[in-house]
Amino acid sequence: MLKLAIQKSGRLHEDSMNLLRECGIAISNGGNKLKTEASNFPLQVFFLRDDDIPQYVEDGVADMGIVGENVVYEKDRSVKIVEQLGFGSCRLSIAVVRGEQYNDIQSLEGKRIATSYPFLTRQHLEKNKVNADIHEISGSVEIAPGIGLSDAICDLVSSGSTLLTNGLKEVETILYSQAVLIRNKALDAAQQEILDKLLFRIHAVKKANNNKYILLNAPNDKLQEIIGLLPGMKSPTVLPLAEEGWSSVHSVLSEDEFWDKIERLKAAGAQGILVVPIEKMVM
Ligand code: PRT
Ligand code: ZN
Repeated sequence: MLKLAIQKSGRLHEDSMNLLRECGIAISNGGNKLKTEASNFPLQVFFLRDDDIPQYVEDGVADMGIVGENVVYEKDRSVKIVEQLGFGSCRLSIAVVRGEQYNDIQSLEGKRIATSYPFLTRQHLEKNKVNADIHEISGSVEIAPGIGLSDAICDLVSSGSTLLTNGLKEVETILYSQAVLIRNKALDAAQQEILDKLLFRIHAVKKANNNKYILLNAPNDKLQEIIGLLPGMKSPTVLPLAEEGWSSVHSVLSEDEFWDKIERLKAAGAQGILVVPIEKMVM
């Protein structure tokens, strides 16, 4: 049995639950439970505050956890990052009052900075030999300059709209972050085996989410050119259509080259292009 800690509620909860679901692991999240057990996988899931997860994993109360890299690095616990999970993306940034003169990080010398990330903020300032006064507050950091508590803040940013509505501008990025799977440093062989099984499934889900299945019709005289544009797992599947002189081509395209490839396929004579999501992909 492996014990996995995930966020009880908040920004990472839904995506963490979804990931387990996509891995075919059936867990219930009924009521106000602290823990639950999967019915079809040797996994126990603990629902905790994200800030506590690194400590629980270090202590071995949980064997693994899903938490933002920002929390892992801020808490500075002795745990191992196993896998980046591709959700919960954000950055930890310093922001100052808009309209305020800011040249470089030296502009923060002697200033007051409010943050919920005192460890990472201090580390960054020390690295740049800047002396500033760090005020640790636990929430609503963005209002600190407005109420006269600080001159600047260091907080998580994703769209940037919170900074904008509070009259702040982002000036330094300390860290780019996403949700990661962390593990205790000393798992035994049986636990390692379950972790390997889980990772195998996570890789298949991540791969599938990054790829699309594409079906299109191609006139036979354009077939070579169209096939040349498609990677496929081995090579594209080509099937004759009922209509003489036409073929159906099936392949897999990765998300990042998707739009570029679609345009080129159309230009090359492809018609009736269908794109469908892939649920799992095992190479
Ligand atoms: O209750 P618990 O302690 O478990 O939750 P929490 O309130 O501490 O954390 P939560 O749920 O807010 O965030 C959990 C994790 O989500 C964080 O540790 C990050 O790894 C990740 N994440 C991703 C974010 C954001 N994006 C984010 N935008 N966490 C917080 N924010 C906040 C930010 O603090 C600021 O207030 O959103 C605001 C900025 O958003 P934009 O879009 O306006 O820039
Ligand atoms: Zn938290």
